[in-house]
Amino acid sequence: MAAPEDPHRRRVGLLYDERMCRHANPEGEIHPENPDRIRAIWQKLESKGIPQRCVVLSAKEAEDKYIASVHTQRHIKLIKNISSKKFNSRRVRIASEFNSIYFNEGSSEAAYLAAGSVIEVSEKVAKGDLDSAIAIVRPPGHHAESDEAMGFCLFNNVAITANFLLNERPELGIRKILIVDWDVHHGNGTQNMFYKDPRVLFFSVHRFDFGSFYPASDDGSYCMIGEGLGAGYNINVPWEQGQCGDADYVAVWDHVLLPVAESYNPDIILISAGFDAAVDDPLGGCCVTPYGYSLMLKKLMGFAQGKIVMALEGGYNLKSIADSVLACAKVLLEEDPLVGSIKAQPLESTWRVMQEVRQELKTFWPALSVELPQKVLVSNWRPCPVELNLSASSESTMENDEGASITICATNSVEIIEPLSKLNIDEDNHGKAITSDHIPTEKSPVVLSEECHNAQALMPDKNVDGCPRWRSVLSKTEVWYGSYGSNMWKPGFLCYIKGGKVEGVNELCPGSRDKSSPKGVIWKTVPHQLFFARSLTRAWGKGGVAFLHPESNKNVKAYMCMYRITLEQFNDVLLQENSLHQENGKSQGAGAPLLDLSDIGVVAENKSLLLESLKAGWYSNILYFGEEDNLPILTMTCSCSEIDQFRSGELPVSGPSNDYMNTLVRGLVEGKQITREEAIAYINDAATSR
Ligand code: X5A
Ligand code: ZN
Repeated sequence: MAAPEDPHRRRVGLLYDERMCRHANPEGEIHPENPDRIRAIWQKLESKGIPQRCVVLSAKEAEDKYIASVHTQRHIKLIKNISSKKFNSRRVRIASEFNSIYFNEGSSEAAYLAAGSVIEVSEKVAKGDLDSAIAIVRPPGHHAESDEAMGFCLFNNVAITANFLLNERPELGIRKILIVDWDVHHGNGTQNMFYKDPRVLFFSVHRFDFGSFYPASDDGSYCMIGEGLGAGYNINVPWEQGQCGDADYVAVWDHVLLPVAESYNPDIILISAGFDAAVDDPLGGCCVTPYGYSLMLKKLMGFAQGKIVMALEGGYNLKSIADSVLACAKVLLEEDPLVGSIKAQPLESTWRVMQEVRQELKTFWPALSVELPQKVLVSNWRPCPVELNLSASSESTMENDEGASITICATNSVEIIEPLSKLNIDEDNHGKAITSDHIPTEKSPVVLSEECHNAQALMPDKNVDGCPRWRSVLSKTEVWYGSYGSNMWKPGFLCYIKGGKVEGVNELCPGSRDKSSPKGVIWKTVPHQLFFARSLTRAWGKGGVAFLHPESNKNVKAYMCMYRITLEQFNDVLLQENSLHQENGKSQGAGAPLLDLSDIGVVAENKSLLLESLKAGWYSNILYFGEEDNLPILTMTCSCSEIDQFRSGELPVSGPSNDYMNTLVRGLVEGKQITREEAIAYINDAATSR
C-alpha cells in the first residue's frame, strides 16, 4: 500500500479484493454479472498506475448489526448461510425463487465483503482520512430489498452504508446523504429503504421505457417523490428509451440533479455507480462514454467538500466498465483537466422527461421551477448526426423476465428523426419566435422558429425541418374516436397518445406527436357486428383482432368507448393501429396525413371511406357514426372485401387469446358498461359470429 507523500494531493481510497470473485454462477454458466467484471477494472487501473496514486484498502466483512439496519433477520440469515455445505443441494432451487439471482459457495462471503467494503471506505471519507474513494465491489446492491435478493444484488451495500453513517457514526457529522444512482436500472431497493427519510436524498436516473425496462415496476416513475417527511427527497429520472448518452445525462445533471444538490447541501455523496449505461453495454442500450462519466462525477465534486464514494453496481461490458472506472479515478485524483467532447444533442424525449421531473418536484426544490433556458428548448435542440442515420429498422433489445434478450422493433424513428416534434404553429402568436418566458406546455404550443415559418411559406405542403404543416392544421379539429377493441381499456388506448406499453400488451407504442389527454370519454353502442379475425398479432400474440362489420345491422349492437381527440392524434392512432409507424415514421411526417380534413366530409357522406394509403394495414376503412357535440364520430375497421376473405378462409380467423379477452373485458367493466359476466358473454358471442 503506497500512500501519496504530497499532502496537497487528493487522497483517494481504492478498494478491491479477489475474494469477491468467488461469487459466481454455479455450473460455470456464463452470466453478465461475473467475476471478470471487477478483475477487468482492477487490471486496467493497475496497468495505468492508478493504485500507486491511491490509498489502497482491503475488504472487510460487514457486521450483521449494520446490515440489519436495512435487511430483515430472515434475509441476513439466508445470505449468511446460503454458501454453507448444508445448502449445497438446495442452493440452485432457492436462487430460482428470486428474480435474477444465483448463489454458490462464494456468495455469502462476497456479499458480506461488498457491503463491508463500502462501509469501510465511506467511514474513512466521512472522517476526512480520505477525500474520496472507489469501492470495486460485487455482488452489486441497489436492487436488493429489505427481505429479498434481486437483480444480481444480495445486500444493498449503499443503503447499509448510508444507515451506518447516519446511525452508527453520528460524531462524524454526516446528517444529509445524497445517493446518486447512475446505474442504468432503477435502484428500487435503495429507494424503498429511504422513501420516508429526508436524511437521504435518493436520485436515480435509469431506463424506464414506460415501465417495461428492468425491474419493470412503477417504482421507477418520476411520480415517486418520497412520502411523509421524505416527500421531495426521492428523485427519479426515467428515460423513455435507450440510446441516452453523455448529452442526456449532462442535461439532467445541469437541469435537475445539480440545482437540487446545491440546495440540499449534502454532507457526503454516495454514488451507486453502475456502468451499464455505458456505450456497448449488453444490457443497457445506452451510450455514455468514459468522458461522460468523468463529467458527471466532476460536476458532483463541488458538493459535500468533495466527499464522494463510488460503489460499483452493474456494468457488463468489461472494456467499457474498466475504461469508465479509470476515467472516474482520474477525476477523483484531480490530475489533468478533462479532455473530450460531447458528440450529440440530447434526445427530444430527454427534454420532456426533464420537464416532467421538474414539474413534479418544483414545490420541494424552488430551483426547479425556474424555466429551462431557451437554448435548451429550441435553438440547440437538434438531433445528432448519429441518431439521424438510425434507420427505421433499428432494433433495441429488452430483457424479458428470464433475463434473456428479446428483440422488439424500434418505434422511435418518428421521435428521433423529428426532435422538434413539440413545435406547432400557434396562430395567436403567428410569426413570433419563442421567447425565454414562453415555456412550451401541452396547452401552449411553442411557436416555430422564423426559419421554419419562412420555409413553409415557400413550400406550403412540405415537411420542413420536422414541421409538417398538416399537423398544426389538424391539431385544431377534434373528432370522437370510437374504439370497440382493446382500446376500450383506457390505459391501453393512452399508449397510442402518450406512448408506452401496458400490462398484457406486447407492443411498445411511440404515441402521438401531441401527447395531450383526450378531452372527453363517453360510451355508446352502434348497430354493427363485432367480430374477431386473424390468428396472430404482434401486440397480442396468438389471438384475434377485433373488427366492426363495416355495414350496419339493426339487430346487433357493439359497445364503443369514444375518446375526444384531435384529428392529428387520430392520424397518429391510425398509424400505430396499422403498425405502420416503423416503416412510415419518416414519410408520415413528410407527406400528407392519412385522414385529412377534406376526408371527413367524404366519410360523413358515404358512412365509410377506404384509405388507399392504409391498404397494407388491417384498419384501412374509416367508418362514420354521426355526431356527438357537433363533432364527427369515427372509427377504423377492415374492408368488406376482407370480410369475404375471412369468411372464405383465405385470411386466417381466430377468436381472442386469453390476454386479449381479459383486456377487452377489463375495458368494458372498468368503463362501467356491463358486468364481467355480461362482458365475457358479449365477447364470446362476437368471437363466434362473422
Ligand atoms: C445491478 C444490475 C441488473 C439486473 C438485470 C436482471 N442489475 N435482468 O445492473
Ligand atoms: Zn444495472
